[in-house]
Amino acid sequence: TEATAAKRPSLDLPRLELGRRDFMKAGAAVGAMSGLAGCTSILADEESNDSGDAAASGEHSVAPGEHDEYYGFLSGGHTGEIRVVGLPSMRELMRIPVFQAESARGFGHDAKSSQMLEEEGGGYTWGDTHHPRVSQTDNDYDGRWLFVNDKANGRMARVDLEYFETDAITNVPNCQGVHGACMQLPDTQLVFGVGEFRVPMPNDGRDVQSPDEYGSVLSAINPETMDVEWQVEVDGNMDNGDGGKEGRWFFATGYNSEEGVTESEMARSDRDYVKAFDIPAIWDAVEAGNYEEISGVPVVDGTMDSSLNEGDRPIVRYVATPKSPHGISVTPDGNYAIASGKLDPSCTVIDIDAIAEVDDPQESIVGQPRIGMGPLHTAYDGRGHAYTTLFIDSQVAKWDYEAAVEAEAGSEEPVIEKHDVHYNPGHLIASESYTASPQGDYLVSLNKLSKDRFLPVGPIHPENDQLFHIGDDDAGMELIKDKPSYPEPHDASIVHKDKIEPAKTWDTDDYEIDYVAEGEESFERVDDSTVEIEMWARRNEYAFPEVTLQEGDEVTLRISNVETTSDVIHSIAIPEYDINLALAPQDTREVTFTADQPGVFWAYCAYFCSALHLEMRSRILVEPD
Ligand code: CUK
Ligand code: CUA
Repeated sequence: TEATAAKRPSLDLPRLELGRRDFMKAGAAVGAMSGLAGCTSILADEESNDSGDAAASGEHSVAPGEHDEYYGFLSGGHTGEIRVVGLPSMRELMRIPVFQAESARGFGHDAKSSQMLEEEGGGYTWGDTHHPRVSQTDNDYDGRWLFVNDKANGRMARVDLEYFETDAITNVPNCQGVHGACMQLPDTQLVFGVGEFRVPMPNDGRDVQSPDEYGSVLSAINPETMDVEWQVEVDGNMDNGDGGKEGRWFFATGYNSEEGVTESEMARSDRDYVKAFDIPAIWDAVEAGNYEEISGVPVVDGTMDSSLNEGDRPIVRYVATPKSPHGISVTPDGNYAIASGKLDPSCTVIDIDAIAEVDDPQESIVGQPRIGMGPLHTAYDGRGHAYTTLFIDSQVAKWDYEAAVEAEAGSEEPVIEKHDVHYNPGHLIASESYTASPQGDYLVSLNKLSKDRFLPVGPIHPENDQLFHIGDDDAGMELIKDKPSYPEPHDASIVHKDKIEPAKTWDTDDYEIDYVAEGEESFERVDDSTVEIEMWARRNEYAFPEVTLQEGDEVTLRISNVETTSDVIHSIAIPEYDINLALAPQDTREVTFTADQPGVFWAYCAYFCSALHLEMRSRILVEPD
């Protein structure tokens, strides 16, 4: 436990002083434009078949050559990737492979990324990304990292937002499926992976026929090292999660408190729980040695009957809600955690400060408005409004969460407006909704079905991500844009462009292997069957126009792109050996392969880089044994 104690971040718990956001930030500025929006939307209506919004309204469009105001980071679901779009244009800017090999980025082809996928990542060929969350400092985006879960194989990945590239994958033990992903705030002290499917721990063949012995864990991951610091076992399944703004509490929804193994068993009880994890109390338990080490990780018992949940500082408080709450998100002011009912038409508003004070966790529930059918996820505009997707009603509901605290449970009065979406939304996200000061101007509803909104493309349809302007409370929610989406984004984070600082070229100090400058190229036969090649690429040649190998040679190739000009990208594709290394300016990549196929293979550059791109090649001669 000494090691863990040393790693524990210092944490004092300041009372949050989060004032109401500055209205000038979005409200007033956008309000000034709303007259114009009103006119254009009337004109647009006559042309379009949609539901009376600013579909063609000029001020939310981004002209050719102009930049967007926001980055949107969307998960790619079972493509295993992250997509980057610009808002409000909704133009797709980049894809970031995370849990899958991808040849345009050379991901899974060079030594570092293939090791990450095959070793640290466990060797799976795909993943299921749901919840991309960008790191924060002082409850605001710091643009350093993006973390995303793998629901399929129980992993967490980190994307470096300087290079827009996945730089770490952790295969989380003792769980199948990391679903919710988010962090301890205000400063990203920990990243949390919310375990979903219940399995034996460790899942090594024991207890196969004893579902009572299966467990589900919350995993706390160190954002720097990506090591799992500890896990907490709980009763029932977990689902989504979010962190309080001041660092003490972490919340996870869950279903299957029945601990059943079939759908009917899981839906028997009419209530489930939001679990509130007391993070400092869990660290205390770990440091006191109150855990069982399973698969090399300290696992703390946070089940209801655990002795750690007795006394006046339980490590996990179980707040009962109507059955199967799904999304949970903390309000920007840090006052409430709001869980969406899914199978119940209500949202449950939990007073975060009250959790530490009440004897019965139920007393921390301070509001339970009726929002509509199938509430799944809730986002915020920073003006006291919550926006909740209604899966069954196929709507987004805008409501006032303080009014919900005032109102009787079950009241619909806090609901201000409902807007149809096309069709059936899962998540939604507002600009900077996960921070203490959302921008309050845009909202994207991630709709699972597009039905008749686009040209048909066969029996599998695209999904439909719909952009709304929400900056003018008098005008209400305005639908601006439909964007077809390749299956299937679950969640997103929207970050102002000023908070991300992408690199223009690689800084060679940031790369772990040595750069090969012009004049430093070398071909070395280390022994009978081992060859090391160091070479460079530039317009329109490689350091070696030809390379002669012997059949059976084990070849390590390191190659640098010596260009210093932004956006001059090369690659080296080696047919027959299944290799394609992408090389941004000043980047260096390495690959090892066995030259087991004799013949002539033209290595070539796959990125169109100049008029002589087709001539950029090297002849690989593999002489037969
Ligand atoms: S989610 Cu992962 S099942 Cu509502 Cu965040 Cu889509
Ligand atoms: Cu270098 Cu094409």
